[in-house]
Amino acid sequence: MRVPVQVDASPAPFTFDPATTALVVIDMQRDFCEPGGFGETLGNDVSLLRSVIPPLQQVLATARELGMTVIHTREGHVPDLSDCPPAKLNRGNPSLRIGDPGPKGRILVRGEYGHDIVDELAPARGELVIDKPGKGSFHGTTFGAELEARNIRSLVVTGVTTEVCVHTTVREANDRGYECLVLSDCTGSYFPEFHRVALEMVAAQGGIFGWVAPSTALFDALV
Ligand code: C5J
Repeated sequence: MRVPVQVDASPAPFTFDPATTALVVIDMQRDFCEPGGFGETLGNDVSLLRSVIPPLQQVLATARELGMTVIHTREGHVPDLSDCPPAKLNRGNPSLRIGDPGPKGRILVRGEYGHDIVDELAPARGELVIDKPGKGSFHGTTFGAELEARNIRSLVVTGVTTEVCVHTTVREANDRGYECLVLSDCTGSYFPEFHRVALEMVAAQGGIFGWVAPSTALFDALV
């Protein structure tokens, strides 16, 4: 592997040093990816997110082999919901609201089975897990401080959903000066059209929010 690594990406090659790059795995939780969780209460077909898991498993394995920083995030709230603004709690007409008991525990509440990461992508010992109350990874968390403490400059961003928590995190990171590569097949949405357009939005206008590439381009760059 030659450093810096150069990935064939859109709109231009993405160059990074694994020593100063974090793999960020956003919200690959049962609450979003499996039946009986938050995603399903909102009327979504959660099976649409399953295709993200196999390529993301490969990317995780590669990042671990390279000794890269790996950070997982989980969206959710403390049990008394004091960190859940009424605007989020009361919005829409879900079949179950945040905090209600569901088949996988209380919906989107920390410590519940449904809130945790799917077995296939379980964090390894020593990997950071950031619990966040919002869609972005910086708001109300230590994510920014953890990146700074590790001298991270670039992020390889994966997870769900592309147009919500992935996009919000990439926008927040871009404003803070991080260079973000979004892996197209390692992100997913309940709305395939939103996924496609969200990725286009990242790379448009010369990469206004960052870069986009499939995981195969990352693997090709690492040989
Ligand atoms: C959503 C997320 N979609 N993790 N959360 O509400 O994208």
